[in-house]
Amino acid sequence: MKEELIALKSELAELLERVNDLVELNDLRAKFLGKKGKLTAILRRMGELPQEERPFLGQLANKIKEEIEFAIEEKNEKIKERIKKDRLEKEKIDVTVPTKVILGHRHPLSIVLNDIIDFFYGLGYEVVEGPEVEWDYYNFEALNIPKDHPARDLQDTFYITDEILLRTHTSPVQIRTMERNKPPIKVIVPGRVFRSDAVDATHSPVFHQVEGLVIGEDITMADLKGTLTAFAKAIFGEERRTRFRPSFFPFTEPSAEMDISCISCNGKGCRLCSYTGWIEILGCGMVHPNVIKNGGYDPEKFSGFAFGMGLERIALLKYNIDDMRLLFENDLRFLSQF
Ligand code: 2NM
Repeated sequence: MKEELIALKSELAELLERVNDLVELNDLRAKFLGKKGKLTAILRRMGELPQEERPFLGQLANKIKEEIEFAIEEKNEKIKERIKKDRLEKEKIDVTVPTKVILGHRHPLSIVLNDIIDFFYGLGYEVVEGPEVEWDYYNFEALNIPKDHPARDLQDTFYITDEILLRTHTSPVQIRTMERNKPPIKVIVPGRVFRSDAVDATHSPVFHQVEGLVIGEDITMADLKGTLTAFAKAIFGEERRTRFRPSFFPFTEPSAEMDISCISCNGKGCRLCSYTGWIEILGCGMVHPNVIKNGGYDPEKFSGFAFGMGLERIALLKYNIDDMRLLFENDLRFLSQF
């Protein structure tokens, strides 16, 4: 029996040499260690041995069993290691292989917005944003827009409830900024706004505004004019001339609109400028004392200016595009020109 046990070991060693995968190895394990395996068969015959030989052979059998288990386990690890290596080899990807890269590029609205933000960053403004769904209070009330003002007309505003609406301008963010900060304030507020308009070449129910607000001590109309004149030249070219015309907004007093000399005819008069030589680009004014008060400041101590423009309008003018819808259709034949 001793010889049989030792022979079992060398038999296994020989068979293990030829095993190539885990299925074969499992078969081999069963053949040696299983219930109907060779080792079990030998052990069953222990009872036939004389009493005095049993302890020695028992010990030997256990040792052989452990050695067989160890050899099989070792082979098991080896096979798994090889399978893993094969797989890594097979799934290798060469990330340096050259390929055709299609680069994206910016939307004209993003290009213009970045240009605008760059200009105001240069003057130390911060960019702030706020919610598109607003309280009636921030969108109208706090901005000195009374209940009977035409801008509140149901035709213009998307109301969600009596008190909640889609903001019609980004000005509510300026009020929120005033509430949360102390002067001096210099912010630029880009964002999506909503008005119940039919779609045509110059209107869309969803468009973008960029508004600005400056509040401090001794801020005057001269600051407004200097800032916005420099802005217009930075965006539309140093050669542009500018002018301010009196206007009206409930949230500013006095209020004005700024024109630039026509980019198409340089002021001589053409279809683009309706033969006036001028093109309107933004609205502006000195912040109304009521609005300063609603923002939480004393209008006797602080003053400020504000302005607002339609981003689409600026982009159409800057790139000489004649229909706003082109900005929203995402036709690559159009977009790839920028
Ligand atoms: C415009 C024109 C003039 C404006 C006013 C304010 C605020 F919140 F400070 F009162 N923000 N933006 C403003 C002023 C906007 O857009 C045509």
